[in-house]
Amino acid sequence: MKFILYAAMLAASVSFAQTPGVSPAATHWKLATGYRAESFHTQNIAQFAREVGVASGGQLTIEVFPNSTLAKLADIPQAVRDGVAQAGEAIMTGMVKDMPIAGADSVPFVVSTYSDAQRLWKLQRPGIEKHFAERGLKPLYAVPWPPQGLHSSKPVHSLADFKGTQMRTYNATTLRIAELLGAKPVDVAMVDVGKALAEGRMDSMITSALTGVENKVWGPIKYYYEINAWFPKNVVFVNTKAFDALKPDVRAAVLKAAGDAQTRGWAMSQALASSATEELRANGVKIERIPPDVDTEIKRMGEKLSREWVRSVGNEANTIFVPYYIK
Ligand code: PCA
Repeated sequence: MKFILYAAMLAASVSFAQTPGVSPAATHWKLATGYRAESFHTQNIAQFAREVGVASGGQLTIEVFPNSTLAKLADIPQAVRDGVAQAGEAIMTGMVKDMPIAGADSVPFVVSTYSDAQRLWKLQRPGIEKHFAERGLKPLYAVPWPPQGLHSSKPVHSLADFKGTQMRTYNATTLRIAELLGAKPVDVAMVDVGKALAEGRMDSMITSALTGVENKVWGPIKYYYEINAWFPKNVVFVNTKAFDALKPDVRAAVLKAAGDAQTRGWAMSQALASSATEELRANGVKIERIPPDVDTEIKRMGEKLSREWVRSVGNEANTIFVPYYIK
């Protein structure tokens, strides 16, 4: 009986495939992200996916898997290389171990405005494309997080205040900062920040006001300092073979939607940068200026980190920062 059923199903599927006028099966991509569905980055990706579906006339559908449901944030580039997902999103500063040049995003105090961030991305992009290509990946677009500030449970009078405290980290730069401050680094995923604060596992962190808002950090976090340390970018990329396998018109639709997603994402980020700081304030977080001598100390630490990064990357760093500073 079972055999007859299988045979019937097989016959049905064969006749379906052969029916004239039925288009060949559409291509389906899985896109993995490590951030929540409500995050503006993910919302932007979801719109990108919808636009690709429409512009390709349904020839390519992209299914978004948020919140590390398909692969953990740190593992997404490898998952896309391995074909577990055809596309993914990663935070570039999270890729520095494998690709030091990706760390250009979190060299402190280089970029302090969105227009600086735009210039940096333009200069970085060729190198990023090359390194991604060597790994069988193709970047589609990148969008920055709002500027990185300092969240703290206590007022900051001196960098020595951080000694022995617990500082949340999310990339190599924040880890190094915690080390230099003599703080205990605590690696906490963005989506777990609220939980880690509630459990008393962290006293401070460098990240955007937006990440503070999304995790409702008020209560444990009492101060936010707008130090504009850097503007890290998330990059959305695809497995090169998967991209090359598309028909030319579908490829063009993907690139067009990616360009639009990039423009839209930068505008979303910039709008959220100020509204998020206001939301922290409205929830009782004090938005303060860092005392001038602490600012000097932080900038000095930033220079040290910059030197370390340039040394780790070598000459390639110059291809970005020499033109960046010449303007
Ligand atoms: N939020 C992410 C990365 C940068 C940001 O603003 C995080 O805190 O992990």
